[in-house]
Amino acid sequence: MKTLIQCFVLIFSLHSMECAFTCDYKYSLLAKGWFKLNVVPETWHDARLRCSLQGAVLASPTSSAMAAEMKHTMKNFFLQDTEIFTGIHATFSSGSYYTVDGVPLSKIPLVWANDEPDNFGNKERCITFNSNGSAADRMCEEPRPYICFRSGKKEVLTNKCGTPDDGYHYYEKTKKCYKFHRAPGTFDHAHFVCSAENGHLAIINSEDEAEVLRKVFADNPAAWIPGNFWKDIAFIGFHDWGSWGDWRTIHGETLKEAGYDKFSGGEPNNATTGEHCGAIYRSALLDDLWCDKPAAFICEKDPAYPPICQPTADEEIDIDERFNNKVE
Ligand SMILES: *[C@@H]1O[C@H](CO)[C@@H](O)[C@H](O)[C@H]1NC(C)=O
Ligand SMILES: *[C@@H]1O[C@H](CO)[C@@H](O)[C@H](O)[C@H]1NC(C)=O
Ligand SMILES: [Ca+2]
Ligand SMILES: [Ca+2]
Ligand SMILES: [Ca+2]
Repeated sequence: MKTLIQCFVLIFSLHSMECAFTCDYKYSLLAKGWFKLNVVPETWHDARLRCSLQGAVLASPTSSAMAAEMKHTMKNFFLQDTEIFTGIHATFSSGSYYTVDGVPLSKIPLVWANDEPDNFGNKERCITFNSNGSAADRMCEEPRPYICFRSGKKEVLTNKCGTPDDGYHYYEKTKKCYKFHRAPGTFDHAHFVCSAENGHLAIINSEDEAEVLRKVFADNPAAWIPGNFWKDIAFIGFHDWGSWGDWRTIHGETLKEAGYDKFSGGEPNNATTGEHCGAIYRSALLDDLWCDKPAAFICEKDPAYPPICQPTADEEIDIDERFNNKVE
């Protein structure tokens, strides 16, 4: 079920407005889309992934409107002498630059900084952009801030889970949303993905929640999960900080404090090389698992986080229904 969340737009200028989608993104009429500056520097690959997991792309100055909005966004955050990553990259093959959504370099009106691009040391495969509007090629591995961009109208279809991502399903029993990720990842990767989706690795706080996770797991039979890995185990949000046996949720509580500490028979067993990360079997009973061995994982999301910017009453017909479903 989709609810149309309309925007409440305060037009002070082309650049300044408040709107829906999620409140951490700002709408630009000029560039016809949603912008979010990520100030914490990340590698190009992580930047691309984080934007993608939010239903956006790593922003590129593909038009004068995009370039203007990107410069404006940086200046708003006082990023004056910083180069941010764009979505323009040659990570598939050297020298073949495209945006993450396939626009070739030849169609992008870039202004290069002095002596750029130089593919220094034959190691530069990602394009940066500064608040002066100049571009340069840089190493993809060197972390930088970046902007995520979601193209489209001000009205964004979000589901009951407060996201356009239909992988999240709402469960009345816990008043939370869950997404089962079939593509396997290490514990680190799983934590990254859930966080980027504005959730967290699932934390079991009650028998009821264990029952919900059994259902979530049952909706993903092993036969439907592609790949050559163990399908009857999924990472959730607990670990021991590398000190075996002191199990804590990723939010710092002991399992008992969190409300559920039932390990499966014979677990935790610290198998072979040592197991420091948390998982569940299909039974929703707990297991300790190798952090670096890719497994499926389950994210949990509060339907009210991050907030959807609140439209005015006369602009929004379905808003009552939506807010009635929120967690107190
Ligand atoms: C931006 O332009 C100004 C003036 O031309 C220059 O002094 C400054 O170094 C430039 N900043 C960057 C990050 O290129
Ligand atoms: C867990 O396993 C690792 C690797 O075999 C071992 O070094 C460590 O001492 C074990 N810890 C405990 C508490 O059993
Ligand atoms: Ca360079
Ligand atoms: Ca929970
Ligand atoms: Ca184990």
